[in-house]
Amino acid sequence: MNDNLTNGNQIQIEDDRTGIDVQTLKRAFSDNLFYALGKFPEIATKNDFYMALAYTVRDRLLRRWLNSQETYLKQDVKIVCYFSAEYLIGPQLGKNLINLAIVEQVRQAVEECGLNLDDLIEQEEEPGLGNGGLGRLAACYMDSMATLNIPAIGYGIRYEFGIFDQEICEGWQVEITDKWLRYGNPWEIPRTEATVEVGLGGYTESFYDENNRYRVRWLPDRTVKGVPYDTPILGYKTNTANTLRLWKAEAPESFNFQAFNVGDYYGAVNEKTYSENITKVLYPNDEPIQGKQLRLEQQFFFVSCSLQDMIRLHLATQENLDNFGELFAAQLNDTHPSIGVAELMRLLMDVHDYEWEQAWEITQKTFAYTNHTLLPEALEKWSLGLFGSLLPRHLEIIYEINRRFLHEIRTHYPNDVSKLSNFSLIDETGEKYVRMAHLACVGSHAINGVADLHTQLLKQDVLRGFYELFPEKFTNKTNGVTPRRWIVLSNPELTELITSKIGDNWITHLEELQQLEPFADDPNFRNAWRQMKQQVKTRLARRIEKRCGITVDPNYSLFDIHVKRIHEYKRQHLNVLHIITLYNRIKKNPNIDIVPRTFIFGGKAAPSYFMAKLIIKLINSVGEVVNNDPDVRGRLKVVFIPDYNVTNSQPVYPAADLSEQISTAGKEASGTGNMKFSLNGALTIGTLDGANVEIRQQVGEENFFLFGLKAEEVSQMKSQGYNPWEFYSSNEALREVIDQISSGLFSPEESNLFKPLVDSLLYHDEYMLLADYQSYIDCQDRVSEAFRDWDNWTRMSILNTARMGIFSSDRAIREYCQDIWNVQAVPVKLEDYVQAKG
Ligand code: KOT
Repeated sequence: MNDNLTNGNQIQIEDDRTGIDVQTLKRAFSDNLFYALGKFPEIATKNDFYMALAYTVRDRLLRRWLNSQETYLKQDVKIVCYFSAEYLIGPQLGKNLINLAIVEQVRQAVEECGLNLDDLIEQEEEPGLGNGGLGRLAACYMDSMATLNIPAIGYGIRYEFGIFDQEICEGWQVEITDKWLRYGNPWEIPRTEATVEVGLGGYTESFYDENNRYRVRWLPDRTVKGVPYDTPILGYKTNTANTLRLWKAEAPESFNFQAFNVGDYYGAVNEKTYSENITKVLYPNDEPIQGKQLRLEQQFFFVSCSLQDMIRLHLATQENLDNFGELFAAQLNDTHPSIGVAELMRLLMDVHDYEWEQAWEITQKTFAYTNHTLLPEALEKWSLGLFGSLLPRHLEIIYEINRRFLHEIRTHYPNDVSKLSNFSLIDETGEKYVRMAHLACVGSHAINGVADLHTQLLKQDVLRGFYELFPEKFTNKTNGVTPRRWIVLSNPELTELITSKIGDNWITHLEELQQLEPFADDPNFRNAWRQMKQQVKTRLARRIEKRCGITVDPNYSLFDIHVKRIHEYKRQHLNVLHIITLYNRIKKNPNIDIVPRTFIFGGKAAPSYFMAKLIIKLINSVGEVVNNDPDVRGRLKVVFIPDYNVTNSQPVYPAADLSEQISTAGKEASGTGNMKFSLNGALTIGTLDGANVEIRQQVGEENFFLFGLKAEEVSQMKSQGYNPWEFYSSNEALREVIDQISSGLFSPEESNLFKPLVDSLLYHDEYMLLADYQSYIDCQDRVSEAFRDWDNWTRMSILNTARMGIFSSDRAIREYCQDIWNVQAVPVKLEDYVQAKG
């Protein structure tokens, strides 16, 4: 070892290489360009520069990362293991610069090299390892745990292809494969030494061990290797850097020899491809995928890898697994990882010799379950045939869990046999299925919903029986978002304005935004606020011009924004009905005094979701007509921003005047986009759904535009036999709009194009658009009137930001720590030196 790097038997790991002054940063940047990328500046591409900068930043967080892991290992601390099939962590460079507090030095360093920091930040391709809200929530929670010094590991899947890239061709969504790894990923480090093996298929056999105990073993017919790839998740201005550990499936080396020996080269390669398929691609659905074997393989694969990893970590310092549940809190992000309940039981009993009772106690103590949906079709279930052939041992364990559980049910409800089939982990009403939510409920010590209303509806409806049986397990944990990404990084203008008045402590104590309230009445501050909004709207307008070729007016036009996955329950098409209504008003009276609006949409549709794709086409078709009609005179503009993802969303939230949160009441579990908008000073037009209810409570009724049926009114109207046709026939404006869509006004080349959409509204209208139409239009009219009074609008905007503090993911994580995980913060000391090995 180089003497300069040693100090006695200790290695100095931070030296002048990782200093954060401009000169050292510059030197490190050019060193990385040369030594890591093999380029001179003269021939380097923008991506080379981005990579060199990313390595430079990574070098500066490695010491914190290693120190954090070392601290956890040495101190027997309780660690949160977040189990999620999805993570949408977004681009890492900008976030890490902020968290390391080195933005300005780095900006200067790259500028002195003739480069622009924002350009390099934009170069990063984000890991799109999730579909939407659920995956993004996992990322916000990882950020908050690191910031709050909570020891945590995020376990998940390293999909080779994440969520597809979306292009819009002639108004239609086209899906393009997401090759996010194509230019390399500077943030991850493979840890091949921690590789584990996972079995699949095969059969089980029972035997008596040397102590004459009855035992079962699983003889899988194939195995797959799980290789962990680690990404550091650094907290904001703290030394804690937690790990996001994502598993990649690889074929075991041993397996193809046999096939080789018999000359079956293609068979061997095939089998290799088959194993590696497991982590090949993210399922692009925002709702569950029923019956796809590969999906179940993905779930089991990452959960088994993760539990084995936790057991290995545990046994590195503990004699046995007795206190596993005292040192790990495993949170199930919906039911996707809920097979973990059976897998931990198997590992404890079949591999580590525990008896059922103790294994069960450990398992229940370890797991907690978060539910993220009320849509009945979204409850995961697996057919027994598929389940049993892939996981025969787990099916046996689930049967035994069920047998014991139903025994309890019988004691609890002695005279009610219907309870047995209602509670059973096996759905036997038709084809037989394993009900994953039931498995998650019995195997966990805590169950939570993600907003007040959602938790209430879970208790009353979806998980009613479980609530009656174990009320003490249920809690609400309203979602939150991280202010570091969703304000500091996305909205530097707002960050500066807030900080100029109340200092910067709000970045980690978001409730301090309250201190802005008095400024809502200060004309100078209101002016500054309005100017700031104008500035960020102009920023978005430029992007829209560049990306979509549509000119929009950031100065006088109300930016009315609707971005999220495209789904009928989220009702992007209700928004379209409003646009057409305004268009008709203009056509009837071209000189009408109307508040100019820019309608901005963004979001992906699941590739197989026909109606969602038709909604995208409808938005673009209406845009074609409205944007190009001379009568409109630019007063209405419709824009669809393609490829909505974390990167593209960042400039969107800050620029909104109005946030559309218009799902049918009782359908959206929480929403988190609603929080990002309001935090950035947008007013919300929304139903009493998900977290909208709590947002309205916080910001005040007078600063929120409410419309629509309430959840109970929705179910009431449904049970009384809802007839959308009545609304259609009795409302002239609505009828006109619907008839225009039917008649092909927006699809002259194919007049029947939108027939499926119109028919679904007229004859079924599952999501009650027609019932809510008039209330929505009236509310939008109130929005327009309010926008005419800029001064008061600005006041409301300031109050929205000032009162949104509780929607920080820091608050949510504190609640999880206290009420579910029983985990404490563990500060990490920055050690200059670590013990040398050997
Ligand atoms: C997907 C499949 C099965 C079960 C649930 C989902 C799911 C739910 N995916 N995303 N969600 C969203 O999760 C967010 C975070 O809690 C919520 O804010 C949002 O309302 C859910 O739709």
